[in-house]
Amino acid sequence: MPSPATLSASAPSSILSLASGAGVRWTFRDTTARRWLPATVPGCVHTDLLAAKRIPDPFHGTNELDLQWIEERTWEYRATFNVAAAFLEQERIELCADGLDTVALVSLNGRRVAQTDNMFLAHRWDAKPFLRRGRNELVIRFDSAMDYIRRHRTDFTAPFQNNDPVGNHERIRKQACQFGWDWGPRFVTAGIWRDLRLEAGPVNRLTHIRVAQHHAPARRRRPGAVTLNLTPELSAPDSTATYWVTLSRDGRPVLETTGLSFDVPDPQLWWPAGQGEQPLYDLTVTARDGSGQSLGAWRRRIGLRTIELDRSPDRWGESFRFLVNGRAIFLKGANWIPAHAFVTTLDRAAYARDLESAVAAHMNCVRVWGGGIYESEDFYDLCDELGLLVWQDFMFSCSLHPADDAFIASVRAEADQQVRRLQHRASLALWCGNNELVQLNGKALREDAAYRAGYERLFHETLPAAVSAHDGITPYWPSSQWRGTYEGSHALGEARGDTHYWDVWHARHPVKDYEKWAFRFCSEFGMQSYSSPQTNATFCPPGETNVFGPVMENHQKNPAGNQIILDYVSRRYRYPKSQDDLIWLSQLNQAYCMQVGVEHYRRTMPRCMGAIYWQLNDCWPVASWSSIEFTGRWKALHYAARRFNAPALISAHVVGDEFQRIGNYRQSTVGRVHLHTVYDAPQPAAGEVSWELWHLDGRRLASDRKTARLRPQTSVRQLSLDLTPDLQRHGRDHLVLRVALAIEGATVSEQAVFLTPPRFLALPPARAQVKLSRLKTGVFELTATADHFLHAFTFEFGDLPFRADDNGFDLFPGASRTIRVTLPADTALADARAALTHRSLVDSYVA
Ligand code: BMA
Repeated sequence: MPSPATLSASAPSSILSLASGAGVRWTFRDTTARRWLPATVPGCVHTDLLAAKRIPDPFHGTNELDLQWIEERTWEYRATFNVAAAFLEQERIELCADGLDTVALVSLNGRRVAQTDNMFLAHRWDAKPFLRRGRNELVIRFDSAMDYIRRHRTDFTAPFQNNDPVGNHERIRKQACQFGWDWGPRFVTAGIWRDLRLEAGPVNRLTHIRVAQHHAPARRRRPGAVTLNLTPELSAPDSTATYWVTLSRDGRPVLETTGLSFDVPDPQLWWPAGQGEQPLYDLTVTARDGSGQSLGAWRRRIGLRTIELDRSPDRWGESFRFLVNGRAIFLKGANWIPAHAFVTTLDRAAYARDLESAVAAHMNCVRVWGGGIYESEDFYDLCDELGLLVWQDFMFSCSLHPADDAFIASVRAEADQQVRRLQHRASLALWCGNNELVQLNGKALREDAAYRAGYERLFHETLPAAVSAHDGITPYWPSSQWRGTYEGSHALGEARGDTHYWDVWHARHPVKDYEKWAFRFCSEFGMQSYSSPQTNATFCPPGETNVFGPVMENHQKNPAGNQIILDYVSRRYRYPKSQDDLIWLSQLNQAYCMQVGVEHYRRTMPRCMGAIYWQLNDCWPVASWSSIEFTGRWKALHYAARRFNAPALISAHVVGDEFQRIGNYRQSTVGRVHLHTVYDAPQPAAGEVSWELWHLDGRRLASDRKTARLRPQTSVRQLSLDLTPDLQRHGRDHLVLRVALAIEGATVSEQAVFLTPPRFLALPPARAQVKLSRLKTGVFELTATADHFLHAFTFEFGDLPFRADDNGFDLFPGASRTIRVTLPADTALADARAALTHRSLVDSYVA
């Protein structure tokens, strides 16, 4: 069950939950049917139909295609509940709905309370006139969103429509990707998707507190004074109201006061992951009126930090960098999409699985993409706790939207609520107007005054006004990508703003084209791969697993997706001996592509100050750009991200273009490799850079090392190697370069560098020696040793889910790697050994 969206601020005298979890019995039906079926609130019609066994598993096979009738029906939800006389006696009784999806008519005891048409709004209606003592009946009717779209704003048609096969979803305020996306199924849901309750209390109540922090400059590395300024709001202003404020940390009181502006004693600053700790303070404000009657309390968790988006003129144009507590921080992260096609099923554990994985891959940021939802409190709680900065899009994606008065009023209410809900969050780094509206509609915005006026009304007026009225601290950015103009050339992104770079993948450019552009901030770039056979088995019947067959292709939503995967795989690897190997190669390719991109962006720091790849997670099992599969399995990319996002990184830049054909690479004699260190840990360190040139026959041909001073937030070219003579002597196909960075004798970053596509490498058909031992319950240690070079050594445990410190890494002759592996707690060593398999690149084509 999702946590209540807690859009209500005060704790009123009494709450009567109307959720199923509180024992309220809900039923639902399609209005053309007579029979009422059991329902769960919060929930949605698809999950209710599934639970009632009226539909098969929507993710299985091609079931999605047979379930499209659901979006055309009208659905009714009904519950009866008892209201006690004492409850009815209270001055104020409100029906609070934190989220209705979407075109809802709400009736209490046969009388209409309200009508809604915005999924992202929370509602609070006066219920007193409708309620009676004893038994009451609540009915919420959901009209078809498709019917709404056909009847409303028919004069508005977006010039460009993305992904939605039917079209016009931008006419309604509803989660865009439900209508189908290039990684998501089309399930246009309906239902009571967030908490529902009656709240009763005195007429006046504490509705909100705006929290502002003032940080005095730090002195001698100690934080300066931090002053909190609280601005309370009551539903009816009351000059006699008094407040009682308490601040505590980890359950220990820090301060109690009646003042609304005060200094925090011994302030502990909150930092993004990798930069410091994430201390959080519990802030409680209780309000009373002049006669001492409670007006409710407001409780939130805050972190003490400043956040700025620094856009200052510099030698490249204008910076685009986030400063936290004054420190410029390179944002390392991934884009977040709704973590389930039925978002109402998501709980804290579901969010924790993927957000903890993000931090484990040394990320410090997630971008909540604008085609999904404003996430639940659980999501932002975890981001606060884990140190993940949140780039928060407003929910607008890809196509232009209407901007009539009613639409604007609805968006304004939505933005006011969401900004008030999240403004105190330590993790909140940016409010962004939309996803790619400028990028995909540049021509319409340049040439059509009506489209432009509507666009600017939404993103240059309505949304920034909400941010400055209710936040005033967190920066606002109109679109992602945006460079201050409706023009869209890459050159602009080298000077200012943020960039979505899709030449690699959508336009099929060479992977090394990432290195051609020096963007200021890259907020999207990506490469697809297939999910593992284990994840595919969750939806695909055994005889149907061919990736070009109908079942698998229904779980590949990018029309050109299969062709593009094969194209890039064929540029890099040999023709695989099995489909399982193809799937694995698609993941290795994806990992390689993101490594080239992210390392380039990190190397170009401080010109570039952020690399947020597309995408972290999936909303169902599918071929996609994600690094974590729907089942939680890490793809090769997620392990690679743990390496390429490491705070101390050794990065090799192989000069020149990609070698695509045997002819042009054989003619080339260039063998220049630059070795960089990229360092973004907060304390300086003494490092040692080393390299070794290996012949694939097992000989070490040359090596060298040098000390490297690692200063925070720096990228330094440490060495430039010219391997041309070695290339001429041994040939590109026989060489591999090992580069490493050590701190205090321990290797912290390492990689193998090729001077040829791996498909040309003369890899000996060798295998690793692997040992597995058990350290404690569920925790194992795997040691792998090779006498020949092995590329992308990868292990797995059949169907057993596992998490490892590393996987898909390179093994050099004689060197062994020891990896910690976590398996389900009841796994016996013998069973783990029996399930263990491993392979390296050569095994993908040699039987
Ligand atoms: C982007 C996103 C999504 C899309 C992805 C992959 O630009 O914003 O709309 O899913 O690319 O095509």
